[in-house]
Amino acid sequence: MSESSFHKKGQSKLASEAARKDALHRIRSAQLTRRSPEAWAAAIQQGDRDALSQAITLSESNRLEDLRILTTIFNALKPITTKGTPSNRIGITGVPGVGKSTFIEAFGHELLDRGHRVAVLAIDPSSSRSGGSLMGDKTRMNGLSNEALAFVRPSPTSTNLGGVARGTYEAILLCEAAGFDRILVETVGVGQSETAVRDLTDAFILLMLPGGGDELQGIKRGIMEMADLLVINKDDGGNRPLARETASQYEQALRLFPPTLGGHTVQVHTTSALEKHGIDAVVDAVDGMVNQWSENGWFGSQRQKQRLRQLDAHVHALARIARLNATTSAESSWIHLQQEVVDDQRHPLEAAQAWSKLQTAQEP
Ligand SMILES: Nc1nc2c(ncn2[C@@H]2O[C@H](COP(=O)(O)OP(=O)(O)OP(=O)(O)O)[C@@H](O)[C@H]2O)c(=O)[nH]1
Ligand SMILES: [Mg+2]
Repeated sequence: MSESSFHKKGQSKLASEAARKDALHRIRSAQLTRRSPEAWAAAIQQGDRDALSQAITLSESNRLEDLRILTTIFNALKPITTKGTPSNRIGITGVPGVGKSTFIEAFGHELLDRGHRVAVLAIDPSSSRSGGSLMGDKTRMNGLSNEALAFVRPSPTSTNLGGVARGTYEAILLCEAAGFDRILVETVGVGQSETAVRDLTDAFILLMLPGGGDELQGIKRGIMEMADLLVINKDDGGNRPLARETASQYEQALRLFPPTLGGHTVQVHTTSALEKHGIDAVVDAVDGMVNQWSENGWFGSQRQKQRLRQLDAHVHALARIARLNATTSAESSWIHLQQEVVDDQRHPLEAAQAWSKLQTAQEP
């Protein structure tokens, strides 16, 4: 990378961070002067996209006060959302360039054609490094973002912890409250982000390229084991025979996998996201799995487990935020504790206990 392009990318990242802070500032002042959390919640439920976007921005904030406002909004939303139609949350992963965004564009349109309302949350650590996440994904989902019954939201990856935006779970709930009943979450399948997205979604789709073993595609066996459905994308042009061959190889490989927790068979499909074929069969397959899970109880029990994991994740995230907001003396205690752990002077558990004791002592 040339020095000037490196500089430019760094600048655009700074600019997007500044824009995010600016948005948060505007949201806060709007909240103070205009909207009560109840009015905010009502606006979300009436389909006000600005209200929805602003609430999602709150969920990504590192300020405890913002998160408190968000909780009040959730409480105001609750009575209506519990009556709402059940949603499906669908995670889509795969190596960079496999066609996730193009697939979501086609898949999302198919869902719209079937009468659904579609929200897309794109978590994209690879593009974020180049600062191009917003542009790249917006362009490839142009059609969807212009649809009245769709909502596309790329995540501000600069706030990501471990590649996944904190607040994505809340973003899903907010989209559902706004009446979106199909939530698609895009994540790059190369790091730990797909595990986190697996924990946020009901069904998890792994996109693969025709040809090449999974080692070649950089897909770890663990990620394949998490998938509810495999899709060999780019089944078009000269690639078609190879796509079919790859699909049957994966079908064979899957026979050696342990049975799924949901009791379903992991199907292998081939699609061309570009030419939009095979997409309807994937929608049918997801619907079929969801029906099966609703009947056998897995749908509800998986969501229960996910809520518990969110509790855990939030405990960690809030502890992290507390450190970010720590006073100078707390900050130096934290650095001191870290040093003791590094030097093996203190057990990590003991250090964590000492830290949480310090925090409790500081609470008003
Ligand atoms: N031939 C063919 N090309 C495709 C297909 N789907 C996507 N592409 C192309 O593959 C390239 C990457 O597509 P994206 O949809 O951006 O892939 P992605 O997985 O979202 O990529 P990242 O967000 O960077 O991880 C683009 O040039 C697409 O036009 C397909 O079904 N067939
Ligand atoms: Mg993409």
